Formats: sequence, structure tokens, C-alpha cells
Amino acid sequence: MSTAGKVIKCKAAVLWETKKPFSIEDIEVAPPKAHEVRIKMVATSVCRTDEHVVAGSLSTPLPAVLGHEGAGIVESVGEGVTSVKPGDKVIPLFSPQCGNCRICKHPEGNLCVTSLANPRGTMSDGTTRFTCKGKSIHNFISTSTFSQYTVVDEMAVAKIDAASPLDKVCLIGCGFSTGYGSAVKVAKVTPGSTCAVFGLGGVGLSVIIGCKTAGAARIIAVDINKDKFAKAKELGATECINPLDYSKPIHEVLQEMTDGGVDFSFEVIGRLDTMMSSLLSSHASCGVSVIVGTPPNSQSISMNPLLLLLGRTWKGAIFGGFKSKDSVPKLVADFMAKKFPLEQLITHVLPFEKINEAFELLHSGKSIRTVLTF
Ligand code: COD
Ligand code: ZN
Repeated sequence: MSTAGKVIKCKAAVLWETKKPFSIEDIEVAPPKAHEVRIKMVATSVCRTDEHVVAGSLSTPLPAVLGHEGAGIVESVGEGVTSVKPGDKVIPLFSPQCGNCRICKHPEGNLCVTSLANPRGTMSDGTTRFTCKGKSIHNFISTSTFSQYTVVDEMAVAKIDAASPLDKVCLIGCGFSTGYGSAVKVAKVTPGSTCAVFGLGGVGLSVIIGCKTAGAARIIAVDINKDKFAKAKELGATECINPLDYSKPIHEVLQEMTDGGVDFSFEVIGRLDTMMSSLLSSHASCGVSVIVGTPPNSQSISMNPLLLLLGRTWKGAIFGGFKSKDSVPKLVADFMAKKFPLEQLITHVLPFEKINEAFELLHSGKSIRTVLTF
């Protein structure tokens, strides 16, 4: 029996307050309104940004259904939806692409004005589609993938290859694309170049995959946890170094290793000191340094302008600089064409109900990505 046009009762992981575990609740998911899409989730992975909300270091209205790295199948669509139809495989987009704003029309920019405008935890009309125990529940950055069903705006969903494995390509919804795009799209890593990647979590490893795909000759992986080195090498790192093994600053070590500095450096940790080390490890004249990690709330760096005056470039981007609705289907196609792997980033697979276990794995540093299946 079709569920289109009806309220769906299903399970979702609700975060009622920060610093508390998720509760698996029975919720009601309202039908999609005009220009909205209701999705049956098939898989979602857990990203550190979800954890930042749980920990209270990133604020979004609560109670909420979190989760933003998922994949599913369209259950029904609201009036006027043209880009997807029931039965299509899709990935929700935490950074939507409206197609009409100044940024969407810019050839390079990717932070659509609608994503800048949506920290309020609602659909673009200002309301939510989730209810639990008679209370309205917020959504999270246009996605809310920690639910058996979710509703998203049409501009926040991309149709992908019908043959794609949703329990793998869900990573393209955030972490993989953020890292990979930082290398291939933001830095524009060139064949034969030398790269340094600071931080070897799931996003840093995805930067390494991007550097390798772009044809870098040397990829130097930097982390204070040497247990991360084996996987980094498996994915393309040519050398791995631990700052704790050296008495001098790590940027000096990198400068000596690379005749004055690397062509491309990436900070994928989210710390101000490593952002500066990463910048200094890029060549003073021709280096490009990319900030991928989010710095702690309201902290800033003071820097000597001479660091840029000699020719270096310092940049950053959200979601790997990709325009989401245009790029996600292409990234899935590239994965299907075996242009890059995703499997090695997935260390754990758990049923959705074990979401709190997935967050414990994230805290302990034992997981790269945990995929929850519905
Ligand atoms: N020096 C070297 N390595 C370090 C240091 C240090 N001082 N401190 C920590 N590390 C290493 C850790 O050992 C670890 O291996 C790695 O850095 C960090 O890995 P994870 O697993 O904590 O993190 P990731 O890869 O899942 O995510 C890292 C980000 C920095 C990308 C993430 O936290 C972030 O800021 N994301 C926001 C960026 C973004 O675009 N977000 C969009 C929506 S999510
Ligand atoms: Zn994320």
C-alpha cells in the first residue's frame, strides 16, 4: 500500500539535549510539501560534526534528528518536484544548491546562500516534518539522516546511479567529498607534485585519496598517532611522519624533506597550531595550503603577511569546494568507475539502533567511518 501523502510512523534517533546519548524513538514524518522529497534511508555514516552537536560545541536547535552523511531511496515527492521521483536512489545534501543565488551562479563558489541561512533546524519554509510524543522535532542542516524516513528540500538532494551501493556511497554525502575535493578541486593538486596531509582521520585519508588520484608523486602523511600510518600508506601516502619523533618544528622537517616546502599542504585536524604548521610547510613562493578542519569556536590566528606576500596561497572550502547537486552524482559515477575506493574508509557497520555504539567508536578513535544500516 502506498505511503505517499500519508504520515509515516517510524524509528529515529532523537537528540533531546547535548551531552546525552541518542534515544531511539517512534516518530511521525509528515508528507513532503511542495518542492520537498521524502526519503527512506538505507544507510548513514557518522561524521565528527554530528559529534560536535552532541558535545555542545556546534549549536543547532534541539530536540533534533541529526545525521548528514546518508543515502536512501525516494519514497514520495511534493508538488513541483522534477529532479527526482519515487524509487530513485539519492544522497541528501547538507550544503544545498539552489541554482539561483549569486554563489550557485559563480563558476567556483559552492556555499549556496540557502546553506548559510539554515542553522535554524527547519525546512526552507521554516517548519519541520518530524513529530515525537506530540512535540515538533528539528531537522539538522537540511538532511537529518538518523531516521528511517526524512524529508528534505529538492535543492538538498541529488539523484545517483541506480546501481550504486548505498552502504558505501553514503560517505560521498560528507566526509569523503570534503577531503577528496580539497585535493582535486580546492588545491587542484597537479601530477608529479609533493603534498603534505596533516591529520589522518576519515577526511584526511580522503585528501590522500584525492592527491593520489590527481597524480601526486609524493604524499607525506603527518599524525601524532602512528597507528594511523598503515591505512594512510594503503591509500597512497608515500611517507608518514610523527611530529612527536622530532625535536624541531614539523614544518622545518617538511621543508628539509622537500627542498624548501611542499607544493600542496592540507590541515585536516581543526587546530590553529597545525593550520600554521601546514601553511609553513608549503613552499613560500609556489605552495598552496588548504584549511579543511574547522577551528574551535571563535578562535583566530595572527600571522605575518610576508608568509603570503612571497607567493603562497592559503585557502579553504566546505564540502571540498564541490557544488553539491551537480557534483554528487558525478562522484558516485567516478566511484562506480573505480576511480577511487571508499571501502577502506569503512571500519565498522552496525544496525541503526546501535547508533550510540557508533559514537563510542568515534570517541575511542577506533573507527574511521561507521556505517549504520536501516
Ligand atoms: N598533530 C598531528 N595530528 C593530530 C594532531 C596534531 N596536533 N591532533 C590530532 N591529530 C590527528 C589525530 O590523531 C587524528 O588521526 C586526526 O588528527 C583527526 O582525525 P579525526 O578522526 O578526529 O577527524 P576526521 O578526519 O573525521 O575529521 C577531521 C575534520 C578536521 C575534517 C573535522 O573534525 C572537521 O573539522 N570537519 C568540518 C569540516 C567540514 O567541511 N565540515 C562540513 C560538514 S561535516
Ligand atoms: Zn560531516
